Amino acid sequence: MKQPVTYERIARCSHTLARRGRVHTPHGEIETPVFMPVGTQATVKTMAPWELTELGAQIILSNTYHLHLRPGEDIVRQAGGLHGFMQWPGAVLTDSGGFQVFSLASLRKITDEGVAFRSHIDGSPRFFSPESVMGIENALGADIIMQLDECPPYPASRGYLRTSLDRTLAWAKRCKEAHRRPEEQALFGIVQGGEHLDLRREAAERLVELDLPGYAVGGLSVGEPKPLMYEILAYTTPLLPADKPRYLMGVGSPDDLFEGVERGIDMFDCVLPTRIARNGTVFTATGKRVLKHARYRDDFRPLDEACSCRVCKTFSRAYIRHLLKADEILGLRLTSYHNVHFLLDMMAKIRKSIEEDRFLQLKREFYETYGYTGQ
Ligand code: PRF
Ligand code: ZN
Repeated sequence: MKQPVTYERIARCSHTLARRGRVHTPHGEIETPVFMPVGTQATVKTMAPWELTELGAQIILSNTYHLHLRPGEDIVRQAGGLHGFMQWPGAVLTDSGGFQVFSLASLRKITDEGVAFRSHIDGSPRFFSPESVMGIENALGADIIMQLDECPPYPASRGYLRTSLDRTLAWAKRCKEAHRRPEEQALFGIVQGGEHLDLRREAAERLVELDLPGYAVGGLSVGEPKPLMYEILAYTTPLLPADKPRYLMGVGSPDDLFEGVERGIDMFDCVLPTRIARNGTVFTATGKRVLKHARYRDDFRPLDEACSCRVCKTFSRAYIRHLLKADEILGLRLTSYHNVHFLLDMMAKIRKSIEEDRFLQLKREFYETYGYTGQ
């Protein structure tokens, strides 16, 4: 069968598991490792698609949960899928909704059949099963679609993680069987298992048996200490096929991007750059900057003196701080644009460093100026 998404390795780091690759999709090539900006409701908040193009975004993530509730997948399908609806020409990935049900919906009840919940918009009762989620994701038409899974909270008992994992693995199989567009949309499996390495191994092995076109590591960055996340990741990624993309879900702080790449991850997504931008925090080469602080009132330097983005070439901290304080919409647009640029540019530098086999040197230099924020 023709695979909609394939992975090609271009270079590897000689000291770590970092790899430089290319993912071929029906909507263009993705140079990896890649950061995917999050467009939950078919928009990366505040940004027009041409701005994402200008920043070099290659793939964005959107959410089944939100789009099913509003406007509904039929509307999106009639517009030609997410690409046509939002006029984004690049690749799209949709998350399956399980994770969002657990963070947003109320009155959730999970069984082997699926998950019952109430909409966070109007309180209406809803039900997601592996089959219904595949129907929605097929209608939304993303290039990469995620299986329905359960992301257990941290901490959770081993007994619960065991039961939950069996359910997630059974759902992967049911998603594969219910998937109606396997030649156009790549279904990715999700490795769960909490902090238990034996459960992670079992999850990876049983998912690999399904021979899916890509695999994600889920259930991380849910409150566990960072060293534990890095340990689980170092153990889990090598269990996944080297000839397929590996995606670390919901992770995207600058330090986590370096640590994830070092452990063999190719794809990341996170709301962090756009979310912190909207409350006035920007990434800079020397760490995060909180623009609402009074000291920026008459600071006419750019957001980040080391940044080459249009915002930094044009506007001052004082001006953007004023826009944010005055609740002017342009302020949110400028900080979002800069923050997305910062992470995409960082990933471009990471890719180049792997090609030139100096990834660890770049990581060291980055931590020296940015400061190490993990522990
Ligand atoms: N599963 C899914 N989406 C996710 C996660 C997961 O475990 C996470 C965890 N970091 C973020 N988004 N389906
Ligand atoms: Zn900038």
